Amino acid sequence: MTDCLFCKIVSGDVPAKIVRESAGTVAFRDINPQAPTHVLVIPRAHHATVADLADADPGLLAELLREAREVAVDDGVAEGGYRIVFNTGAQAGQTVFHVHAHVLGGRGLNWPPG
Ligand code: IU
Repeated sequence: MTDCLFCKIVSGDVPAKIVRESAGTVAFRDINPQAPTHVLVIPRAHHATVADLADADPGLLAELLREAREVAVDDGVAEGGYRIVFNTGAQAGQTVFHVHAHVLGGRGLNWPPG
């Protein structure tokens, strides 16, 4: 999608601090980190929400989740614990409608989230 910010990160038209890439995904540091580790993992292909991705390409969703785990391992937060969040829809706080997994770790995380 030409007007999608995250598609532009995938294409290299918008810069990002990329930490991992796989055949189907790109992972980059969130511009406004909410924890010492805050990385977004996105599919290269445009899907608006995780629900859409689950329907369209469950194999790609599985790849994205494996990459999220590897981000946590690479950042040294896997053993301590980390959170994978998919905000889905505006009321849940989704602001960018290109599906992204937030990988958060490196500090204690409260439950329930706000
Ligand atoms: P959300 O779940 O859609 O609210 O998450 C969008 C995230 O994208 C949010 O954490 C932003 O800080 C982040 N982000 C970014 O990393 N780079 C950008 O250029 C923009 C948003 I716009």
